[in-house]
Amino acid sequence: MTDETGGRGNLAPLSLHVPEPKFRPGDAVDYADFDRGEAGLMPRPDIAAAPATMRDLSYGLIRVLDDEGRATGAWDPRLTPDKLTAMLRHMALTRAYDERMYRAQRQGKTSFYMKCTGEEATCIAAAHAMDREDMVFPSYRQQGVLIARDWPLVDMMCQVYSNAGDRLKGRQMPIMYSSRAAAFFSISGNLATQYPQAVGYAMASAAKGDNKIASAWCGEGSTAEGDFHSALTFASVYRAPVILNVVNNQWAISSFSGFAGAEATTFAARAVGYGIAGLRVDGNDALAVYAATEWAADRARGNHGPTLIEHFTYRAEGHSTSDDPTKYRSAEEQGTWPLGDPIVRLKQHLIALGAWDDERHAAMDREVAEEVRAAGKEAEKQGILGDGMHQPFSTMFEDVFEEMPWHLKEQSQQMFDERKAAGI
Ligand SMILES: Cc1ncc(C[n+]2csc(CCOP(=O)(O)OP(=O)(O)O)c2C)c(N)n1
Ligand SMILES: [Mg+2]
Repeated sequence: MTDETGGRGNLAPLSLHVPEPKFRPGDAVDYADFDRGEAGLMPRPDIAAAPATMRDLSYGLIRVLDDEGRATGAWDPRLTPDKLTAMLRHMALTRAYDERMYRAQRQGKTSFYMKCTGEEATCIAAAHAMDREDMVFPSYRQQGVLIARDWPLVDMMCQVYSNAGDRLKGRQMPIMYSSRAAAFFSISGNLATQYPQAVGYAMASAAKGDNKIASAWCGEGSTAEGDFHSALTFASVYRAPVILNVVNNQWAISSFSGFAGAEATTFAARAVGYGIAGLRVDGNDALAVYAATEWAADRARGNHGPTLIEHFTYRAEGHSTSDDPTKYRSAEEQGTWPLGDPIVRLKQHLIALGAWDDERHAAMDREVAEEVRAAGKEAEKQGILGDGMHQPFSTMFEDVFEEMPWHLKEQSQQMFDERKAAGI
């Protein structure tokens, strides 16, 4: 009932809920109320299961590796030691590559870099579970897919340096790779644009009667974009053969996941509203990621529709080289995060199997560091930031139209005239 002033005097005034992260810089971190569930307990439905029968999988956490490094439960993908060591090596190589390129940025050799430290299992185990020809629509944190597809590090580094060897001719920001040969779609800085693109590709693949599926990648923050939701609608309606990955690393630059909805529900539960299959996996458990991706790929290839996979992980380092996480989150989070480190966990599993030991691990670390160092030297011969060994300015306006239209010719000429007038 409204009162004589037209208001509802007996009600408290409206208030807005503004999410606040649990821990800020300097806070002691305690994950006691974090329920990671037991490894090996989640059921593994048939790949043709109706989404409505498997909703629990969107709210729990699929985990295969237990605290002793043993693989347990229905989701154990039963991989050979050779396959496991190949994944471990790709993860170690990605970490070593990230380390070197991060330092290269600090040394002024490039303007920008982004690491995926702590999240290596998500993209690398997923790439191992897909066919090499399956099309990947990545965000900027899936360099591990290229590495898992054995794409040359020198080519990646030349892109980061925007140098004479950069196939993309310096037209993309550093780390925004693109490789048709590796079925790795051009990275876009505009968050979530790759979601409708991946769904569209998958729909086209199905319409043509092809057998290639697609995988889309975005962070949990990006699920707040409209593109994410329209892509899910199309994927659901047409049962597109696509795997929709959300890497929930809990941070979107300095915004915690609560701002994208994490306080209210899980990101995998977005699938429930669209009537598609949703799986929530321990993203630091390479076996769980592999098993979930394999399940989703088989489901897509069998015409049973799309799957949304939330990879629950933690962004162990800053958002990018332009970020300083000590300003907004507790430094204790990383070391105490209950799902641990993906490389350490896979190493522990291989040791528990009797297929690995500390000596072999140390030797592998030395080898990948040397591989990255050698690639770095090779790439730097073709130029680094500021040494002039970049693509000629004349190429800046090319490759958009088959015939350059008059307005681009005019702009291009203007650029040359202005550079000449400025004496450069
Ligand atoms: C449409 C759009 N809005 C904002 C940005 C700026 N931006 C770049 S990365 C980022 C955070 C994204 O976080 P998340 O999706 O969680 O991915 P993560 O960086 O954690 O991998 C933001 C806001 C952008 N690039 N595009
Ligand atoms: Mg994030």
